[in-house]
Amino acid sequence: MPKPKILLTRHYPEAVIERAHRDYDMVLPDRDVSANGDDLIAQLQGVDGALICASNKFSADIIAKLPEQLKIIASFSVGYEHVDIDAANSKGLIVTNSPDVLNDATADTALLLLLAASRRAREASEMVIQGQWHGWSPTKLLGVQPTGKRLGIIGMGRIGRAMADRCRALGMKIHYHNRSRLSADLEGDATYHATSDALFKVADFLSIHCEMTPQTTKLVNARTIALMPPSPVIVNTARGGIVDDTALIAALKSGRVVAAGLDVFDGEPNLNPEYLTLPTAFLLPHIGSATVDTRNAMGFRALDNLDAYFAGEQPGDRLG
Ligand code: 8YV
Repeated sequence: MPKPKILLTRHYPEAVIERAHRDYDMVLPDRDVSANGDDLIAQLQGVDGALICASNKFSADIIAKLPEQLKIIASFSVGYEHVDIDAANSKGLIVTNSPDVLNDATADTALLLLLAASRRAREASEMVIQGQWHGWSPTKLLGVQPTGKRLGIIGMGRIGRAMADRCRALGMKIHYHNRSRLSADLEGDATYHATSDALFKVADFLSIHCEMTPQTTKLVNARTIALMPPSPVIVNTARGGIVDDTALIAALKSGRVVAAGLDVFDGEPNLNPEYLTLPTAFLLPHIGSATVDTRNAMGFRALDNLDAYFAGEQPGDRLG
């Protein structure tokens, strides 16, 4: 029997490509760029499945134009706001994501951002690199101590909980808001807030781990920042659109928000250029899951979903 034909929309890690090549009739684009619109539709002609990523946008409009031969798209991502799941389901197109395997790497990145922002790592590093370090000073570059402070986590799923574990080790007090309260064993010593407003009011530090939905778009805005205790630190490893950039930039400029650590940006990679001028904004280029082990595991998880579908089984991470 011929092997199913699948497209890898990007040049995923070598081990992932090797496995896909072993098990499928695999198509790999010449160049490692994210196709979208008509280019994406063109790439997907003549294949039975595809391993896609979060920068391939599958709107209802695009999904309507996809060939009938394409039966499954497996995303190399936990987030799936780039796919209109309802439109895919009505067309009979199966969509899967790659959860779980990136919990630790993403929480590690959130911790990195929390510490880098609160300890002014950007300013400190620039000082050394620019030759402006002229000796130790008792008052230079003083940061914010996390010990004993309240960390507000928005979205207490698997990544949010992994971040909570890390920040307990820093001596922080964990508060969270989630669509539903966690069971006692998952909640541990964390304090639940039934509304996001209630969480903002106690968040000396805020770390965003929720999905990007119409309800969470621009959830961090001028009104919700104003609810926060004085001089909070804000961390985002989820999706850029959850933060209203204009409001955060204004708050960083005025000092209402003392520092921010950001790995994701609205419209990335074209982030709001004002962030570049703000020394209290510690910025990373969406590397939350970027470790060799994690990226391999994400690819293998996506391939597991494709394997299950082509073996006539239900893919474990089917969405919708
Ligand atoms: C990925 C992510 O690197 O999994 C996600 O949702 O945001 C990142 O870990 C990226 O989206 C790759 O598709």
